[in-house]
Amino acid sequence: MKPAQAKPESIFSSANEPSAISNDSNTESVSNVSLSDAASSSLAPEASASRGLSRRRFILGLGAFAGAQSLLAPILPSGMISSAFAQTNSPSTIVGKSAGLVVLNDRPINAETPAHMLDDKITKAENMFVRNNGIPPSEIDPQTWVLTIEGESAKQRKQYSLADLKEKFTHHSYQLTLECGGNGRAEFSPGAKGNQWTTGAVACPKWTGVRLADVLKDVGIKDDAVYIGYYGKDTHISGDPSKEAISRGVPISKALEEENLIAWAMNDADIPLMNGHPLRLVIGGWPASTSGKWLERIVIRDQVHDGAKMAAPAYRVPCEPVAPGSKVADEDMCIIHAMPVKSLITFPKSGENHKQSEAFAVRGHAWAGDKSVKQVQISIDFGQTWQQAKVEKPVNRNAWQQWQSEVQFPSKGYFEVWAKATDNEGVSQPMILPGWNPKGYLNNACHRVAVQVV
Ligand SMILES: Nc1nc2c(c(=O)[nH]1)N[C@H]1C(S)=C(S)[C@@H](COP(=O)(O)O)O[C@H]1N2
Ligand SMILES: [Mo]
Repeated sequence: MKPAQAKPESIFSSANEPSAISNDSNTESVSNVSLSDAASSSLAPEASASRGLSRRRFILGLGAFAGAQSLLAPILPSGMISSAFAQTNSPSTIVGKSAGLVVLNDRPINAETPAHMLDDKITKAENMFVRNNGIPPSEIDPQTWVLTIEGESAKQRKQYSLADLKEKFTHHSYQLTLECGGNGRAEFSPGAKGNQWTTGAVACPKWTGVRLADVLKDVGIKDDAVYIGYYGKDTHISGDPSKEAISRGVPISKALEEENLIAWAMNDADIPLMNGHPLRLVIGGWPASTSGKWLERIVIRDQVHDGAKMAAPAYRVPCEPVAPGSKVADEDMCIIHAMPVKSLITFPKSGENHKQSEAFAVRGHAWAGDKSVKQVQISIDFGQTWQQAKVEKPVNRNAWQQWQSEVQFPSKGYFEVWAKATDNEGVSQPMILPGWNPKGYLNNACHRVAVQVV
């Protein structure tokens, strides 16, 4: 395989050249690695190919890493710069996923998307991040897949095959933004344990399925319903069958909103295996941990759902702000609801050279949980002055919005482009890290990219 090469036109080395590992190989060979701190590994046999996805194996191979240090990275705070060069992790190949994704953990598999690979309005399936809490199911047969709905506040227990869902209910498609609650965690200081996401645990593909509300209503919801919870077919990382990897949910009021889907397709094709094939819950705008993958069961609860990772401190933040480094008692931690306003600069890639004589086009996405984005502003002087970007309307509620702008640099030299979004209630992104919290959730600080003007 060919080693990654630093791009000559870039002032940064590229650590993310795709490696030449085949996704369709039947062997578990792993490429040579020149990176000292990354161990090559492949997944255990029980996690290998599902029936629905032919012979493909979950090969996790590490690509080569150029190793050269970027010129500017050391003076940029990590986490605020393009994840493409903020990471020292090696690129990798996960079945169905671009080699450019950056792997943060290989058991369970967690991989994020460099900002420039999120440039599409509709995120490509192979570019969507992967966040697994446990071991994905190894046997998936869409023909025999069954979804069960039950719980104290369900009027009955009812089961649906995939064919039942497709026949019985109206199909809907929405673009829905899924962002991990821990996206941006890498920037917290003191640091928080967990995957060190920089900016890439977010995606907004088009999902197709049936409305969660339609299915819940078909079963019947009792008046005392408070919450829903999901269960997926993945298994606990320990291998203990009595434990769930994750089982979260949302209040019944959120669950009944029309954009929430029980989805079988992403971008008009099967959902990628790692993103929950053959069926997943999609709850846009809330922490993506509420969007259960490999969906087998939904419970309608008469209390706040108490599945795995619902209890503190998981996916909770201090109910009242705390000083950095504080210890917070479990009872003082509150469940995260909608995600806060945020934006991403997806073009150009951080670290490009740009001719001063030419206008500099910059663009990206912005999203605001259950709200919408009314404004995006750009600064090239560290936030001293701002100019308005053009912001498009969302295609539907809970979908990210596109923005674009042109910048004229006043001189040659080193610049940073910052983007700041404001939601429809006037709440903007902070320029620096917002409220420290023990688990490193909800970092919606401004994204910025470096430009060398020549
Ligand atoms: N069954 C199941 N559903 C799950 C998870 C999981 O590990 N198992 N991870 C959750 C978390 S924490 C996130 S951020 C999203 C990630 O979705 P993705 O892997 O499709 O990007 O899925 C959520 N749903
Ligand atoms: Mo997550």
